[in-house]
Amino acid sequence: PRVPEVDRAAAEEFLELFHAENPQAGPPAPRIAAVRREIDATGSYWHTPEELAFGARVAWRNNARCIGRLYWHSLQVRDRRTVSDAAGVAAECVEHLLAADNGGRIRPVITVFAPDTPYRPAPRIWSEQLIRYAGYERADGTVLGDPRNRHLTSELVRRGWRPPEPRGAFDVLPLVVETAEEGVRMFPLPPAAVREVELEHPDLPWFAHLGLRWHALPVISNMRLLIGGVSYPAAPFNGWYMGTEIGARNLADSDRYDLVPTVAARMGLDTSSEATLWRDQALVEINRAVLHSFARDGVTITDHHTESQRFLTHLAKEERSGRRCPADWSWIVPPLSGSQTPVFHRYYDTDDLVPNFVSDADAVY
Ligand code: HEM
Ligand code: NRG
Repeated sequence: PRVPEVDRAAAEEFLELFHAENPQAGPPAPRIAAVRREIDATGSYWHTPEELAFGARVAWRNNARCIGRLYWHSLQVRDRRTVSDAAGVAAECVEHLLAADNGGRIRPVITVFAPDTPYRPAPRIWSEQLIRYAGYERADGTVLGDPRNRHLTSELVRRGWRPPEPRGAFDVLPLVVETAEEGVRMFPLPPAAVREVELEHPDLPWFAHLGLRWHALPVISNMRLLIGGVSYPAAPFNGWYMGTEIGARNLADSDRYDLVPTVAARMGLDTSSEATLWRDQALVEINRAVLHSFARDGVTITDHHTESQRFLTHLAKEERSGRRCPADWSWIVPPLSGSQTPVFHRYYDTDDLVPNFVSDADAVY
């Protein structure tokens, strides 16, 4: 499908914002006039490197679902807009993983690939994150690995991906890149670019024998970065994990790794009645194991109490800067001990601001 022309009002609004927050760039009028002419001629326009970096940082600042926004200004922006072939995108994603990993002292990084333009659609990364674990559906409907990725996994197997032998619960899927010229291509990630943390518990020795692990970097790769009317569908970004994402959701949800009943049984908890709160007890221990194991390996991670406090610090700073800070309560409140964190006990602005990251799956047309 043909990509539409850039929305001029969106472009102007962004350039006004850029010049207002970056006074050293001078008045906006000359730049707005130049961008108008560029859109007249080409249907789109090319952000300056400074506009791109600012736009990516503000997209993070504006994302109402993210609790980690205190450090929005420190986002490292890798400008790779001239990369649009599949192998080039895959190679730069590997470089992204290495730059972000930084020996375990994780840095927030975004890599921006070629934008959609009226004469050329952008490359697309199929995988929802650069690092995802395969989910192999068995004949009886149960899944080995991460059930969230079972459709992607079966589609990749259909397209010729060969899973490792024997198959495991934590097999890293290849990176999938689609371009108009080349179609869909798969690229295995080099193991050296995929740091993982083996999980153990600080005082339950048997926990290590469950053979659990998780990857250090959450790199969302299927959200569209919108800046000033320009759309960047391939712009993978990462910060570091909040422990509950892994311990209270990925490993615990009944439609993910579903480990709560297993851990409760190994703990010897009374599971004969919900009222013993065995689920809650087991969930806490899984989360302690995650935080303990990342810390043991020197891999950056945050707990939900610390991060909730930081988020309120961020809100106060934004307020002092005279800016709105939209937040979505249902995403900000952690999925463990919500009421023990300060973010639970208040309301938030809910306006949609741009620049932002949007998910095509969430888009309402
Ligand atoms: C969502 C934490 C950095 C953009 C989230 C969520 C958490 C989180 C806990 C909710 C995820 C969920 O419930 O599945 C953090 C922490 C960071 C960080 C601790 C550490 C620096 C970043 C960065 C960006 C970003 C660098 C972009 C540049 C987003 C977006 C979402 C999100 C767009 C919503 C994802 C969606 O709609 O599925 N973040 N984040 N975050 N974060 Fe952050
Ligand atoms: N819950 C997802 C990751 C979502 C984004 N979380 C971050 N983002 N921390 C999961 O894989 O568990 N980030 O950019 O740091």
